[in-house]
Amino acid sequence: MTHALIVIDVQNDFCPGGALAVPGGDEVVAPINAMMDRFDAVILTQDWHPAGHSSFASSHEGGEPFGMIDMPYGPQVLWPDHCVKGTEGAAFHPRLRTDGDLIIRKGFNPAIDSYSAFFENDHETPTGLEGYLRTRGIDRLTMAGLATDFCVHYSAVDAARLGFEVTVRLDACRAIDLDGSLGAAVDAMKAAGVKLEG
Ligand code: VGL
Ligand code: ZN
Repeated sequence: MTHALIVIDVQNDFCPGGALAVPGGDEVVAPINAMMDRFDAVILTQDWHPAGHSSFASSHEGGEPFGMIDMPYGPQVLWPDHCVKGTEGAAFHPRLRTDGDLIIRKGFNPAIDSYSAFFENDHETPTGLEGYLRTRGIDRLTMAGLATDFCVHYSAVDAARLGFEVTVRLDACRAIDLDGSLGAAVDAMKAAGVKLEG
């Protein structure tokens, strides 16, 4: 089996002091750096939004951060402005090893959010990651990073549905935990056949 590590969104805006700080977000850096050498391939993802992105509360009249709206593709959480492409907030955490094989960016379409590293939130527009993995013969994935209940969760469930063997290293992930979203994410990952470790 060819086994890849997928490092999800370990960016300044998701770490303490960032625009959408995940509690303890920077604590994933050391364990992720330490595990990288054990994989056949290392892929890093970056949340990468244009200014004024439709997932930002500030883009909607009366929109409140962490509120919900209905988008043509379904319900969408409204977020504080974060990971605006090219900004320091969108950069990787300064201590994260970035000497992996591929960096894949997502969320650049102004009208659709993209939690998953595989599909945008319409669940049908691909990011291209599946083709990259398959053409490299990668069939097994381990995932770690931020946030457990959003981008890690959706990436892991999509990967399992696509037929990859998926493990999430919960000890190298941290959650936002909005209205029980962490518990729901754990249940959904288990139901999809994702192995949870740590
Ligand atoms: C994420 C919310 C908005 C994540 C990205 O990386 O989990 N969460 N954008
Ligand atoms: Zn985002």
